[in-house]
Amino acid sequence: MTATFRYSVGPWNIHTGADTFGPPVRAEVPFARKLELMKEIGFDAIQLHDDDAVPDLNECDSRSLRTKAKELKRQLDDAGLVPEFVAPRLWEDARTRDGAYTANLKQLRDYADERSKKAIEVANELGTNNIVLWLAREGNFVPENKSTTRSLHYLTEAINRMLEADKQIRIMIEPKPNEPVDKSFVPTVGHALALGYATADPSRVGVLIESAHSLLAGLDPADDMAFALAHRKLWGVHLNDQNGLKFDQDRPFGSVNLRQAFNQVRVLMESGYGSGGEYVGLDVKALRTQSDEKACKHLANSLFVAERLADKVRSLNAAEVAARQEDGDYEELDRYIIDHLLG
Ligand SMILES: [Mn+2]
Repeated sequence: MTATFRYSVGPWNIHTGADTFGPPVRAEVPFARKLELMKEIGFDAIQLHDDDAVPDLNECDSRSLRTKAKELKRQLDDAGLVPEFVAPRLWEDARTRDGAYTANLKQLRDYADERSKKAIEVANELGTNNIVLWLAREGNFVPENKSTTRSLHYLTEAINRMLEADKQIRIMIEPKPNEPVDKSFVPTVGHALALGYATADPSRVGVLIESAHSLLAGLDPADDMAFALAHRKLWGVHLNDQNGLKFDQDRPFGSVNLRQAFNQVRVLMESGYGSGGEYVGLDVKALRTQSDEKACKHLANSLFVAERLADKVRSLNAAEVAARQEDGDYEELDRYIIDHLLG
């Protein structure tokens, strides 16, 4: 088990500290400086929303979109960062307030289609064929306001239109059970995989799993990852941590539950995750209390913990684990794992 991970991160992970209850507390870091910081900390790839790549995307025609995306590609090449994926940001525009692909009004669903096709154009220019769909507002607060069955058909058809529009792209569905909606139509990895299998080309639909999103669904992130890996559908991860069923906390990886973090790394390594070019994404947020000068420690610390846990996976005594699996002494196995993590 010698696999080494390559890490990715998004520009939103270096941020001003604004939250739902308060304005920014740190200066905005210029995009070019973010690229330098990412590289310095040890990242190989960058994750992008479509408008991280091309700001004011809605106002861009095809030509200006391509020009701006090409310019970004040069900037990434110079910084030594590979674009991992592009994700259409379908939750900020007023036209997506009723959801995007599942909005009740057709003209709003058309906007979601149009925006998704722009995201695909951006991805093409950047040289990635990965499109991540976080279905942020595809869900409800009022149970009767949408038909869930019809919404699932809308989602399948929307993905089909994207797959048809570009024969090279792959769609990675990122499930999340709640927030900003109360109840999501695609809350778990099982739902996401089922949605993928219902599309016109299941071979081009996989998942991206975020640790916190599994925890918010009351599930174990390592088991969720193993489930997707068993289907050969785990094409991306967002490692982070989360203290119980609350808001999406995006805490540094391992900072809440070290053993759960260890098992995520173990499952990824045992499956050879990364050998197909997959990146280990770290989707973590700095605490609001951090100063401008110390606002990247959450990234460095998460990467450090992931690497330390990878070492722990490598030094795990496989014979000891196998022997306890054989003799059924799981209390001893439990003790051995805790001792190994403490050691
Ligand atoms: Mn999150």
